Amino acid sequence: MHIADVDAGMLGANGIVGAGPPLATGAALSIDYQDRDQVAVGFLGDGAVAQGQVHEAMNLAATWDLPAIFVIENNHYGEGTPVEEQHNVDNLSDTAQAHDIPGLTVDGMDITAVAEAVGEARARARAGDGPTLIEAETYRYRGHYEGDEEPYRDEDELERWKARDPIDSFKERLIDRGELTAEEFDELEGEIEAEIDAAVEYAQNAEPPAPHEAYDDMFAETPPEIERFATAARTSTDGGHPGGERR
Ligand SMILES: Cc1ncc(C[n+]2csc(CCOP(=O)(O)OP(=O)(O)O)c2C)c(N)n1
Ligand SMILES: [Mg+2]
Repeated sequence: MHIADVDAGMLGANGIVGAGPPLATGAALSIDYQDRDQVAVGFLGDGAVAQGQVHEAMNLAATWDLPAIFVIENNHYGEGTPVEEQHNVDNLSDTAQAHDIPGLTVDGMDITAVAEAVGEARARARAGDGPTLIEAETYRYRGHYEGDEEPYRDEDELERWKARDPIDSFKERLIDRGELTAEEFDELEGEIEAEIDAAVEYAQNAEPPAPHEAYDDMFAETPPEIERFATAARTSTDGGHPGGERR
């Protein structure tokens, strides 16, 4: 969740439910202001759809015709609460009507359907016609967190969704079309697994970051009161907090 790759255009995710759309609207405003040929995409879960800031963000993007796409990943549960117990609308994309922007629901288990919907929304945004709300219906295979006992769903439901796994079905489609062989798929999968294994090994063997690094990259200009903590962490042997100053 807490990942960012600014070079790849990914501004960063965070743990605040519904915080993606305001960032996307801000990025879209910057794109529009600087007249760049880009589109901002903001992702949110079904559990974020009723958040006030999500609608503030969609409203501004709609009012100013900003190049933004809002994608709801509706995996049918917000933590353990079923989506129909969270919202009164039939489709979460219906909320687009409040902002007078196109809202559509697509099969989130179908890679091609998602790509087509996003392609159309992207063309609309680039043409200056404003944002689109896309709801992708999907499913969360695992619990909301490690150790989630998942009392809110049964095994059958999980198996029904797994039978429609988007990677498996896309693989089959590519093989049927003669665009990929099963061997080529296995090879690709092996390469990806090796890349992940190498990343895990690197992380497990890496030195833990120095305590003072917790203060790096937080501010463009570090305020003096924060700098004091950073200096204390840099100079103390246990990397500690200047205890006497704790409030
Ligand atoms: C603003 C805010 N309120 C509450 C929480 C606590 N919280 C964490 S996840 C979550 C539910 C999110 O639902 P959804 O977006 O559907 O995520 P999923 O459970 O599918 O991973 C809540 C309420 C939070 N992180 N941020
Ligand atoms: Mg959810």
